[in-house]
Amino acid sequence: MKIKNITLHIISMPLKKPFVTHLQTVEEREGIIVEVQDADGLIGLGEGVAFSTPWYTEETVKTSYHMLKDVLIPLMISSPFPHPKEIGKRFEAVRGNSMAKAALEMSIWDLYARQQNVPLWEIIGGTRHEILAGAVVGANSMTGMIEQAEVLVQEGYQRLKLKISPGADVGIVKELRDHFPSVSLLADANSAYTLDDKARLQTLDEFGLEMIEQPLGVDDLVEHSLLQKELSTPICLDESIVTPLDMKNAIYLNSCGVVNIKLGRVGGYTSALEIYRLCQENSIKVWCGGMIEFGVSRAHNLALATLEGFSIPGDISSSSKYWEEDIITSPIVVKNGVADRLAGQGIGVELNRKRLSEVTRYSETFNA
Ligand code: OSB
Ligand code: MG
Repeated sequence: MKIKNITLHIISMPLKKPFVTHLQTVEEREGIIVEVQDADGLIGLGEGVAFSTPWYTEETVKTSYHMLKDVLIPLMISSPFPHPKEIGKRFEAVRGNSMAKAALEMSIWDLYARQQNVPLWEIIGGTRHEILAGAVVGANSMTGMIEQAEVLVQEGYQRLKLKISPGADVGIVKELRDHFPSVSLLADANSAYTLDDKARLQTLDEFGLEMIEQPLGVDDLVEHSLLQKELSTPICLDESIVTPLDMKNAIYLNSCGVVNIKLGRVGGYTSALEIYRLCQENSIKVWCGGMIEFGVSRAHNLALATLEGFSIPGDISSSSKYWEEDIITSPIVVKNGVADRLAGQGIGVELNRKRLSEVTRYSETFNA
């Protein structure tokens, strides 16, 4: 693949409503948009999903930018590559920094698909026409949560995800379950618990949760395995699964029944497709996780979630859930609990240049 130049844009946009977790309240979302251009003028798009501060993983917008500019872009253009997979492999020589790697790697996959004149979902072997969508209820006040949930259920989302932490858990789950007896519910703890909280987590078993996401430490596959033995609710790992090796270890240890796959967290498609394969071979269910991202990353999520195994609704919501105006020309739309796969070439979305320039804080172009 011949690359002419790469442009990075640091953008920043306020959320319609603050996104509350026990770790962080996100009110303003920073991100990095990547454009990679070939000699024919075709452009592939990627998005860096690290936050302004390292609350979800160790990366930030600034560390991602540094890695992209000083390490990953130079490494990518240092020698030719025939296929995007080579870039995923090449980046394995750099430790960590998955979100920075993914931002660039996904732009190369998008460009590759556009060069072939086909949608990216086709390149990766996707088959689903409709992508199953669920949404997150922020950890606001109890009445705020019920009101948010009412709206999301009315909009047709197929499952609701609640953010929980010690003390803000059993009461919330019970209240939501009482209000919505038949709605599919999942609880995401973002590592808020330890094994000492086992009894508390076991009390959640009675509410018929679809799964409990990342209850324990990020590095803790062993204790997740011990916990899973004593919970009837399946554990879904999020933060703990960064590499295919993490996935193998989780499988050896029976640490989970489910994994949410996020392109950013795992370093891009090469890693995501390998993790997906491991899950398929070992009967681990998968769904597509979200990062409160902009339309470029959401469009990549839609491509990934066309894979047959993505049979559980993901964190797939309309652009309008978080943004007054997204940075793509046709915003992502979820209707009746599904988003249609995007028909255009590559990820099937284009940048809304006017909106992009309104939210851009800094841009830089690197020639290959
Ligand atoms: O833990 O799944 C998470 C958003 C940002 C960082 C981490 C997480 C989330 C979500 C998904 O819960 C929110 C979304 O994109 O709709
Ligand atoms: Mg999570």
